[in-house]
Amino acid sequence: MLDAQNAPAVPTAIRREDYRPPDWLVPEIVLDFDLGAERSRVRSTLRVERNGDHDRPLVLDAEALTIVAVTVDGSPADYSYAGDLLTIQLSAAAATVETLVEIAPRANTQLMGLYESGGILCTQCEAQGFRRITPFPDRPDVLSRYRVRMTAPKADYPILLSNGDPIDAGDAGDGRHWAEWHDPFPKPCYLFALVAGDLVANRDRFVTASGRAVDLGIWVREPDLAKTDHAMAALKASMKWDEDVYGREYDLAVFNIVAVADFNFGAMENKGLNIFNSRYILADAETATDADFDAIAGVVAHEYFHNWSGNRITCRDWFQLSLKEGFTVFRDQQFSADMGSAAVKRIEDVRMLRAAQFPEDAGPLAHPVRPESYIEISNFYTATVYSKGAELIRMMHTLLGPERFRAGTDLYFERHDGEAATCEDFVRAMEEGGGIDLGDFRRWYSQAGTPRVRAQLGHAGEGRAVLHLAQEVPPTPGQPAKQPMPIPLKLALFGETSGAKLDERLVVFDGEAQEVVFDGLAERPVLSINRDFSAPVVVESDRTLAELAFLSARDDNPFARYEATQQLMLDTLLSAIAGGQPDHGPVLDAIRETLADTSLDPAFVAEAVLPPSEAFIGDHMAIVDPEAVRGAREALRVAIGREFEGQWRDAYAASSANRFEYSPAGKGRRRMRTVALGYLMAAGASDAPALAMRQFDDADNMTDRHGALAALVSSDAAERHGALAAFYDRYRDDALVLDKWFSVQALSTRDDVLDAVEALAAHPDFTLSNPNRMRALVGAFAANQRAFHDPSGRGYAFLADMILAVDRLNPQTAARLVPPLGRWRRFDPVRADRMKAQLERIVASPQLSKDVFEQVSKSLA
Ligand code: B3K
Ligand code: ZN
Repeated sequence: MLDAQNAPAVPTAIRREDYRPPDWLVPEIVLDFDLGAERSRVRSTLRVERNGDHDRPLVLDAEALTIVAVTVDGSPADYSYAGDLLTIQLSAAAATVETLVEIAPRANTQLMGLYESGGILCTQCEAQGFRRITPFPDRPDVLSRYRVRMTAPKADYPILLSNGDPIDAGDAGDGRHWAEWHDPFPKPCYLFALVAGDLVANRDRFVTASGRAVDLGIWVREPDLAKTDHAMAALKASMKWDEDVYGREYDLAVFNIVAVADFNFGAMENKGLNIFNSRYILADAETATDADFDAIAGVVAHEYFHNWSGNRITCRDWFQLSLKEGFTVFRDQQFSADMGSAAVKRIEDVRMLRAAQFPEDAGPLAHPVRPESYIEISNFYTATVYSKGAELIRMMHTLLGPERFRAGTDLYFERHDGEAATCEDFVRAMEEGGGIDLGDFRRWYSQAGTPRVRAQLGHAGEGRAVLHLAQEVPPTPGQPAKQPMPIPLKLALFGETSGAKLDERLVVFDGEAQEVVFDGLAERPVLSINRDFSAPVVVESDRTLAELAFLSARDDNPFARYEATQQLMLDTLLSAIAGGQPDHGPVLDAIRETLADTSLDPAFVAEAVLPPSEAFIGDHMAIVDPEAVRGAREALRVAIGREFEGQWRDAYAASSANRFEYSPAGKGRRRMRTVALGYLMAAGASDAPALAMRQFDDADNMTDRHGALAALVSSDAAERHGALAAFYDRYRDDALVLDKWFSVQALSTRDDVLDAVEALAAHPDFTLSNPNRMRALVGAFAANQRAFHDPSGRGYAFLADMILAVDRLNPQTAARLVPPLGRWRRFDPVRADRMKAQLERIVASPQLSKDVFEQVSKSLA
């Protein structure tokens, strides 16, 4: 027996330009698993074929495997195993290669490959986990037909699932049983999956447009079964929606989803067998907030949509990741918009983009949507690849319109079905199918950085106005100089006096500067720009507070209306921070109008009356001052709370008597209720804590209970301790709800958050091994700008300690905690030095994973 050797000491970068087709193809693979938690044996039979004219050996990726035997055409093979590669000498053009290896699922804390979660054996292969199960060319452009046989003790693992269709099953004697699954669709190994466990299913059926019946199953532990109905409804809605909107039918006779408690990210789209982080499946009114319900529907849809955008057409190499992720995020965003309030969905998506992607694009880890190089591909499942990638698809949709966009996707699906494709293939299908030239548009894939657009509207008189546009794409690591981007801007002009819409158009701004002329204007116009957030850019305009207040009340584009209010608040806060006497008047006027407009959806109003986040305000400062941001934002909240105390009371009362109902209207009422409660607390209303406590006690749903808890936890009210204790006692056995108990304390606005977080890290329910719990405490804390950036630097040391501790168990989860420290250039020299010192401490630690090494070393560069 040979053992795997350690990975090389200095990680090397993989470059997109070095792509070469695979030396060997593997059209067929047969896998035979003898499953056990301590030890599993994996026999793999590969039919391999030489690809092209060469004499190179067969090189298989193989990580942390104990190799037991290797044969070629039934005879012992000439092979070596070193540096995570199994090299096999082959003379013929085709051969049958068999490997037998052992792996240890229970010892697998990385949660990549085959691992154990709550007694369930499950897999995660994307991006490079399959090599931790069996030797294989672990790259997405090697597509194979899979046959899988699993044998396992029946008592512990009564359910055995894999990709495709179940073919046969039987008893193995000695308390074990077996099952065989066959997936007729060739797929890359990152889409392989198996699950063995004591599971029960919520079963349902979907009949496709062409009349084929599909058996659906959502598999969970027995006590969770009652929490799967929402996910099932979302799955069926997604299947129907993809037929209606994209003409895509499901293609197998079964579709299974399994929920597990320990999972590195949200979910995984394995062919016919999606595996989910349980937080994106399990929901009922008692334990899940409306945001949880929404996220579940969105992620279920996302993974389902991957069946076409990702599985039937996959990626040629990992640099093309946004081909499947950007497109699929766009598809799930469209789906959620169609299922609820499109305006609120767009607001949420843009808020997410600005919270995660804009800072990434402006920092040391900035990279293009199609990256040029990586050390560890797991670090590139980023907001840029996902969310900015989705914005690129959305811009093409805007440029083409729905019908021509659909013609483009039809061509893409038809032309590349069964292939491993590139982003370029997608753009070309859009050009040919949609009839458009996307020549310069390709820069959106290759240039990193968020374009800044300066917009000045000049009113020339005689019915004419000229919009002067200028753009700049800031330098990013490795890209000092940029070409101008083609930027689709939805514009409108409103008459300042009449409020009427004078003009509306889509302009593609594709040079460094451009003028747009508007004629025939009967009155002085006010500019509405980047409506619907038609391009992922920062707009800097010279609009006055009065003009923003006007748009906030009058714009007929709900996103633009929200945006005007946000900009108004942002400008007000920034000038207060800069030392001006805060003038809250225009903001209060805008909010007064919004609250008085009965035509507005309460869900929209609830979003529109909230000030931008502390982080977002900080992003607009040359050097972030966390205390000043907190102070100015709180002062504004107090002013809004006091000014409209009566209205908050009315809104609170109007929305409080409702029984739980998961509907857009029900969600809107609950959202408004908690926003109103927050403002009553901010106003210092003496009865507000009691109202919050009553809401906490009487709630028939988690949204209300959690909303009340969050309001109390940030306050000094006597009720806060009781609420926290009651919440803990009620939900201590429900891991997903307990995560909320950790997060709500880490996100508090109180001064003692750092102490609380350090104490919580020592709490018996805190664990480094569960990614959800880690993120609930440590991820939330790092997102609490004021607390994390405590001037003492203790927050930085705490995060660095956590990164180092988690890295030993789970490098992917550890690496995802690095970016908050990497933002040191945005802070004053004292904080920056302290942040840097922690990064230096991390990078100097022995045995660092490639994952953390890449993020930290790039953050210091
Ligand atoms: N494709 C997976 C993400 C895999 C992440 C690997 N580090 C889920 C998704 O995007 O749908
Ligand atoms: Zn995805």
